[in-house]
Amino acid sequence: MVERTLSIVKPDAVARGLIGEILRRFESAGLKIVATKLIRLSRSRAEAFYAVHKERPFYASLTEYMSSGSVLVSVLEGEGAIMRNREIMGATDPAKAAPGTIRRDCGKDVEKNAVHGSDGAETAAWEIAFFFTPEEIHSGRQ
Ligand code: IDP
Ligand code: MG
Repeated sequence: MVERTLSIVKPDAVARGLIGEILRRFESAGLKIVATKLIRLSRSRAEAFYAVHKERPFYASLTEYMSSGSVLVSVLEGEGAIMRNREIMGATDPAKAAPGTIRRDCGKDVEKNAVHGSDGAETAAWEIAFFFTPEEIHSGRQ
């Protein structure tokens, strides 16, 4: 099934000039970039995006970090895009991520792990709508 998923290149990766490297990996894996923009999240917007993690001990640190610099938010489209993107990203902790994954190669630690990716169909729909209007998404299929 052709799906859409939300990707974020996090502040640590943007700051280290890794946008091109990361987008290349998506495209090489057959994921199409159908929307993208560089933005800066306010602290309150980062808190809203990660509201599901409100009770976790790392919530304050995570939302401070995610609002500390520019991020590249993108919509990726393709066959099984949600799980495909999770595979390319690798495990949450770069030290535990498989060789060749983005987090293993580009992440710094379990928090500054270079990329975010939606974890399921419902989350993907919510996260895409959090950042993009339908008019901003261009699959070339309309
Ligand atoms: P995911 O990004 O692989 O889906 P989640 O468990 O949803 O992982 O956590 C969201 C984000 O919170 C992670 O990508 C990472 O930036 C941060 N995070 C997760 N676990 C920890 C932790 O144990 N310490 C610090 N930050 C964490
Ligand atoms: Mg998650």
